Amino acid sequence: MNDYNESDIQVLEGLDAVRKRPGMYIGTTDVKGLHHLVWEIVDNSIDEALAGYCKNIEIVINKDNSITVKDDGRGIPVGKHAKTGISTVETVYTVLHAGGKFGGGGYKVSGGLHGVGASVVNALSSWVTVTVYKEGKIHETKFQNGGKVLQPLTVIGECGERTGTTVTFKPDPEIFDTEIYDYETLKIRVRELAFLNKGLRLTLRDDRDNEDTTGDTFLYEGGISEYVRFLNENKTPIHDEIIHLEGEEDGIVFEVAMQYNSSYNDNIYSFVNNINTHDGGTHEEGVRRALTRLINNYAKKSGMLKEKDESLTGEDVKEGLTMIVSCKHPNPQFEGQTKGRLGNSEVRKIADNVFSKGFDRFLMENPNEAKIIVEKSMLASRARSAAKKAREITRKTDLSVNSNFFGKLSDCKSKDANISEIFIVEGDSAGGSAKKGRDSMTQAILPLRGKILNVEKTRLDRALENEEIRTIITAFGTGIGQDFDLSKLRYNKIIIMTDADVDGSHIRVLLLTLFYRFFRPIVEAGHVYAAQPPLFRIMHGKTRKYVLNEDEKEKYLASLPENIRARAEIARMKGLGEMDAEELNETTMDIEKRILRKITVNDCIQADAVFNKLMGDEVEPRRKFIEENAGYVQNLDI
Ligand code: 1YM
Repeated sequence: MNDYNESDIQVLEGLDAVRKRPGMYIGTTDVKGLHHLVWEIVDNSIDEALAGYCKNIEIVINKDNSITVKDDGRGIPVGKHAKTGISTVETVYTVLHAGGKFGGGGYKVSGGLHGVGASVVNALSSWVTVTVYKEGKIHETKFQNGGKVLQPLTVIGECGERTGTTVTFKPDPEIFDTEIYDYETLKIRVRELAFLNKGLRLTLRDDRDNEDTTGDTFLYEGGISEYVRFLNENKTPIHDEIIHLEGEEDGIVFEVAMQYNSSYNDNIYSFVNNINTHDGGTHEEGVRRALTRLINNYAKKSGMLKEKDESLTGEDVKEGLTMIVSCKHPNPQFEGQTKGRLGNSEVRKIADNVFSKGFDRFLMENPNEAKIIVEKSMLASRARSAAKKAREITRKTDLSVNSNFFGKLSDCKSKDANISEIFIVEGDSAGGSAKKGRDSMTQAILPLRGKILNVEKTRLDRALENEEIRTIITAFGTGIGQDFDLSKLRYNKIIIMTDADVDGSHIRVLLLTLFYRFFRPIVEAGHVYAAQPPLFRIMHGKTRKYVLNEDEKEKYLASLPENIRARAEIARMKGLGEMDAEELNETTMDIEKRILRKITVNDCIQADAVFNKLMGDEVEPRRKFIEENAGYVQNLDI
């Protein structure tokens, strides 16, 4: 039986307060709160690692859904605590906020969202065992029923040189809605902690089904640079090196790792003392400000951005950026509803300074990468203003009221995108035949006059001044750029219908370039097709046979009996415009008879490459391309 003195009673009252209102200390008592307990204990081990004393942390889900956390740090101090009169270990586990108060001047930077420590875990557990390996001895203390001392700190054996702390706790089922731990949830955070604390080995194991499992071990010597590599794993980086910047000012440690990929989205995550600041804050603001300024400066100095050009915005420079910002701060102020924002105003300047210094140097030393990054931002900038224009256009054009907008599109009657298709047809006369020959229920016709603008050479906002392109955007219904929404696509099939000659393939390349640049998801989802108008018509008796090319013509003729072959009339089809409606329908449009070629991203990339070579600013690739392809232009299959 324990003799309770005054301070003991106060202590118990403290932990009782936690049991009465657990939400105030750990947020919730659902599965999230259950997992939160693990991090409260692990944070103490991480602090020990940050202090430089701990290299390994092991977390085990035991058979009974209790959790064991083990570290190889110095071990929680075991001596008598001056104020409480009990051992420091017991004090840490029974006095609210004791971890902070008795920190002994250590520079603590980790800590959970609520920063309440071990005593809260004790208050919300059915039982807790703490074992400390220190000064050659194994010390143990046990608690039960929400933090009542079952066994005061006792020496239970010898441990030689070994040091460290092992804690096992069993969450109280009276407090929590669920008692079952989820391995994957723990794993994601354990991996993240390993990325955020380079050189620290973290192991997670699940002993519930099988005690022989080895679990997962995470150890990243490269820290957050490896985190960026991990996040970019299934993306296409546009430069090899992961940019890493680091610095310290006024005891605030600041680190950034970043790499651009070819996507249009950004992945920017920031942390303060290992806690994800999902609403950003001053550390993130400092970096974003510096990034925007430095890219603009570089773009102007290198002449890529001209005086008259608009500056690149924060939005532009983060397109395709994967970035981790990690800040270790001795006294962080978290703000906002969910405390997900860093508020310390001094950090903005420090983040800016450290980032600018490192990134400026990177740009100077790596002109190729710098150029790639600036180009990416400039493309983003164009897409952004284009998206704005497109938004305005789509807003102004109400298709439900006016299905013949701009007097060009002959829309189909069906509003069901699944069965609707649109033919983009070269020339007015072919457009006329197509309109007559179509199934007006499901087939829309958009005739193009002349060549379409090369969007590779035109800023997107200027491209949008082009009526043809505006019509296409409005017809598709998806919007472009940031507003793009594939679910709004009005046609399941977009069919490019051009002549089987050089001009036809030129127009096809221009359209593919447009689709690839403005509507890439449409291409990726397999909605774009090329119609294959026949090159020859072979007539014999009452039979009319259309074939796509020379090869097929020869094959077909060879298949005919000698006497029929001799009398067969072979006509070369001159172009879509010369086919009448019936012929066009039969050869190119009729769902039963036509042959469509599905356009892949590869086709577009090839089209894009051809364009860069033929229309871009570099002369040498163009010369080479023409030399290599001079004889084959007719067959250039794009
Ligand atoms: C599995 C949980 O709690 N490890 C741990 C905790 C402490 C120390 C080492 C430690 C800290 C200090 C000095 C110090 C804590 N000590 C305290 C307090 N693992 C786990 N490992 N020596 C050892 O901060 O100066 C609180 S936590 F307050 F007693 F110092």
